[in-house]
Amino acid sequence: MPKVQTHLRDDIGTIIMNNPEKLNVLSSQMVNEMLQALDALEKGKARVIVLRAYEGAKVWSAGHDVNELPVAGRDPLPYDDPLETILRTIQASPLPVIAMIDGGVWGGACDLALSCDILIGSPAASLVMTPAKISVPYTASGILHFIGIMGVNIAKEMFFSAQPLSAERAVKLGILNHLVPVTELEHFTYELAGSIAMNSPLSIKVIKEQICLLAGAHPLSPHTFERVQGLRRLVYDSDDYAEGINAFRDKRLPHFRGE
Ligand code: LCV
Repeated sequence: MPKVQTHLRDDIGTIIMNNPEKLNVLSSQMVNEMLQALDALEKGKARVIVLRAYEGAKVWSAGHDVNELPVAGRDPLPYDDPLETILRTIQASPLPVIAMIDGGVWGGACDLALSCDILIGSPAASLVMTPAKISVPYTASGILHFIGIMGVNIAKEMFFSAQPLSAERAVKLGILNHLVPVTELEHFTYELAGSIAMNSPLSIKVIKEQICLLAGAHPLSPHTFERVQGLRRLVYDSDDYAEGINAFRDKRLPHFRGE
């Protein structure tokens, strides 16, 4: 059963995450279908893409499929992880991608939403960053991504607390571009998409890449890179990492011992 639906109308492509049973977890199947949809829309007539959940979803996406995380001792978010791949693919896409968000956005799905170029949320939209909740070492690129978008203090609060950031606060912080009533969310999103679709695709493609290059220009010395990788290994080699995943699977609270 496909986990993703794709539509194209008036030069606007739509990718719908459609796995209600598993709250749109970003399983490798879901992500690979999303990558195929992106590729088809980029090769087709689409000028702009809307990424959304199925109608009425209470959870936009529950994030990385925890059941697909490796056991302790291996990097849980390697470069070629499907979720890491789609984050880079959306950021590098020549098409503007608009995240239309109604409901909770969890863990890696926050990075997915933030990888989109414009975020439009309903009051029910919320962002929850969960690595510390399940003792996962987040990626350097992902942390830089959050810092670049929301600044160090809000990024720290999101990662340390694993508490929801409300739509109301997210729009004040500039994380959401727009906060609109759920009854207007679809119309508002597609109106904006339509206005983008009428502009020069070449100019938009070039400006999107310029912004990505200039905003993402962070000099990272080899020492810094190796230090970061060593820090992440401390976590994914830890007992706490195994405990985080086992607790999720056992549907119980984790008991972290800091080792
Ligand atoms: C697998 C799931 C998941 C799930 N994976 O419904 O960013 S990082 O580094 O942390 C990264 C590694 C990452 O993204 O990790 C995943 C972060 N996500 C979360 O922590 C969200 C975990 N899910 C929840 O807290 C709840 O499911 C919410 C609050 C989203 C919804 O709660 P609700 O009571 O409505 P259930 O918990 O009953 O979930 C329905 C089914 O979806 C599965 C969950 O195990 C359940 O499956 P079963 O019916 O087989 O028990 N599910 C939910 N999230 N991320 N599976």
